[in-house]
Amino acid sequence: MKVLFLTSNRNKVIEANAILSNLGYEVEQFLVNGLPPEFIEPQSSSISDVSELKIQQALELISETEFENHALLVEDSGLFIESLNDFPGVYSSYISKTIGNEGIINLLADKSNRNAEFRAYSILYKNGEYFRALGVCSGSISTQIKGTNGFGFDPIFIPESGDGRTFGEISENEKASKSHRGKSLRILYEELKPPSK
Ligand code: ITT
Repeated sequence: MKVLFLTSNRNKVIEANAILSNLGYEVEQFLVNGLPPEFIEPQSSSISDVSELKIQQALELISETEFENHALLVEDSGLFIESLNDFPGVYSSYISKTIGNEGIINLLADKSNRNAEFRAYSILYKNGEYFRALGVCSGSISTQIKGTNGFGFDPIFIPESGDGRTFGEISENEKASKSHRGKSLRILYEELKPPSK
């Protein structure tokens, strides 16, 4: 089954495909004339609220188009750092583009607590029904930027369930098995599965 993912972030689509294609879903970025449609990045204090606003926009965008009967996916995610009172959280996209990974490392220079977590809140809309799932990946912020894989904060995030390497140093599949996005999409998949007899 085809799933249209309304996002401006190609990396999210690649990762969602790595997870859902094994489970029989083909995830495609929602594009109009080859470009992500005009889309207002909603501002809110929680990733779940932002996702709700994203799915409403997605539904408006596909109404009365050829895509009307397709399944739709949106997701809001972010990095929440304990000693910074959960900053950057909902501002993750902006902070990643402005101060970036070096800026985060500088903000933590005098902090002994480097605990952080990635969270992803996904909503899938299919045949009039909504499926929602939060995925969390606990870990810590590294003292140096390491690795070139992935995107955003991957080169400074060390997942707790790993061997000390950052997400930037591991493969796409390994990241998918541990990440907030992987967890959230696997929960969605479980919800979507018809109940077993
Ligand atoms: P859309 O809103 O268009 O989907 P976006 O990149 O703006 O794309 P978000 O608003 O959800 O997405 O912002 C999440 C930001 O958090 C993202 O831009 C990254 O900087 C960071 N982030 C989220 N998941 C990440 C991951 O798996 N690895 C690294 N950074 C991540």
